[in-house]
Amino acid sequence: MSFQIENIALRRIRMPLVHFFETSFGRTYERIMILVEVQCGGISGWGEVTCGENPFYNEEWSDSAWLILRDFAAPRVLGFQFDSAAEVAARTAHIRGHNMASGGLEAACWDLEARINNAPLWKQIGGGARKEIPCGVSIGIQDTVPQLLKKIETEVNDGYQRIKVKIKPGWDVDVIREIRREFPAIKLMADANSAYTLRDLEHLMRLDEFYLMMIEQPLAHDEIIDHVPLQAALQTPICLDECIRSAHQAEQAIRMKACGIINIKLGRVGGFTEAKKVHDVAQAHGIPVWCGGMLEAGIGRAHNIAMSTLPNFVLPGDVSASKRYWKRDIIRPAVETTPNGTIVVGDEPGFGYELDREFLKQITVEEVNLR
Ligand code: OSB
Ligand code: MG
Repeated sequence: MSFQIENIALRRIRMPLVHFFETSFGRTYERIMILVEVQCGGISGWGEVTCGENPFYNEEWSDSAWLILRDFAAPRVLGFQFDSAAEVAARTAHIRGHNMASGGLEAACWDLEARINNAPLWKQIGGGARKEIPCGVSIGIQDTVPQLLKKIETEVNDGYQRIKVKIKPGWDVDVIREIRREFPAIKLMADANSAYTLRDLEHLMRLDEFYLMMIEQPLAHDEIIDHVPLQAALQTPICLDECIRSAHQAEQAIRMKACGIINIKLGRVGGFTEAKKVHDVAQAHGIPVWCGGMLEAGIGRAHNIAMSTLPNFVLPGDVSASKRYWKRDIIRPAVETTPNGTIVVGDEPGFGYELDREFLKQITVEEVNLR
């Protein structure tokens, strides 16, 4: 059904994490997030911008996303007649980069379209291959190895199907060895967030001994090519995250044999339309994908759940229970997992949860209405 966006509201919210999250690029205690609400005929669609508070994961951060949305992306979408949400990404494609900013708006339009059709978002995007999605967790760098082992034990006991740990130079081979000593049988993987270069090739080869499911983004955030010789030297599959921003890049990386697995993040590729294309190109080449996380609040989390019902999302993603991140989430009910480490996909329209508007009001630090 066609729709015209009459109003776009941007909200900046602040939410402290229940536990800090540390990667090779730094530690996060509190998230600052931008929510996008698009309106048509009294119906609202919601999106969440998944960038960080600083330009350390990629070049985007909350302030850049706010300006891109307000000054460039929203004006291209406001008042335009769309035949479907699949057309939204093309309207902002002339904006170079800033995929997470544009992607938050694009995802909101998919949610709106789903709600107009009274359909669940997973159905609107063409998903529905599974009714429960397999869940893993991403565990940050801790102050000590015993603290990390304790965290892993808690998550394994909660039923999560695979454990991802963050690594960086000085916190890698020896740490993984200790994890493997305690947990020889778990599905384990490591995410370097671009912390190494090809000079570390022999060092990274030492990780092969620990039969990891994959090593995620070992080399630079904008590097595909150097992953080719690294993958050739490793037995462990490389999974690309940061450097895959489009289906074209996914196709190139697969063709070059730079990776064996791809992490798809809705924001990083600019929304559902491109995410589906990345999914399709990987599937066509027999490359499995899984859904990455960006410490999302409830809206982004719900969108990730919908995306994870596309058929080639066969590996457990970084989509886990709200309570691992937040004392109180912005949606109701909070996202919960089953004892088997899955999230049950609902049949409610749109992203499938209620917004906790009362809480949203409390944590909103800035708001602008564009029409
Ligand atoms: O590389 O996957 C990543 C968090 C922030 C930035 C980058 C990454 C991550 C995670 C956490 O690994 C995933 C999550 O639990 O949301
Ligand atoms: Mg990653």
